[in-house]
Amino acid sequence: MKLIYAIVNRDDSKAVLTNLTKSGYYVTKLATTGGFLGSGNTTFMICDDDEKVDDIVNIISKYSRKRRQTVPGDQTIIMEGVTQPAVLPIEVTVGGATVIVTDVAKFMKL
Ligand code: 2BA
Repeated sequence: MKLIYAIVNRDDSKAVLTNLTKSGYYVTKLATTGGFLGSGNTTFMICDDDEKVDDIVNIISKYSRKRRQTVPGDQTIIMEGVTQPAVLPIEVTVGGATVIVTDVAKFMKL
């Protein structure tokens, strides 16, 4: 049995969730925040049999898009011979999805 964590963009979370549940998977949705951008994303927890992992990952991948996002970046510049910090925007690619698969020692519903 495996536990899958999937971190997806908040804008894709509805499509990912709808299609996982439509395919019969049990899902827990967590409201999370990316440490780098400090903006909201969504983390799904899905616990299921080993042989289901590929299907689950395919569904997540199908409904998670890659995005370019501009964020402020700290950069040092030299103006008139003086070194000083300046904030210049940088672009990063976010997603489609960050997926972590772990082994589960025990799964219980009490
Ligand atoms: P954030 O931490 O907000 O990161 C958003 C995007 O910023 C990342 O996209 C990546 O392109 C860039 N980025 C993140 N940390 C960086 C760094 N130290 N230096 C330069 N660029 C950096 P993704 O890689 O697609 O990640 C999307 C979200 O997935 C992340 O949001 C974070 O919430 C999660 N994540 C990604 N990798 C992770 C990891 N190894 N462990 C835990 N969470 C992770």
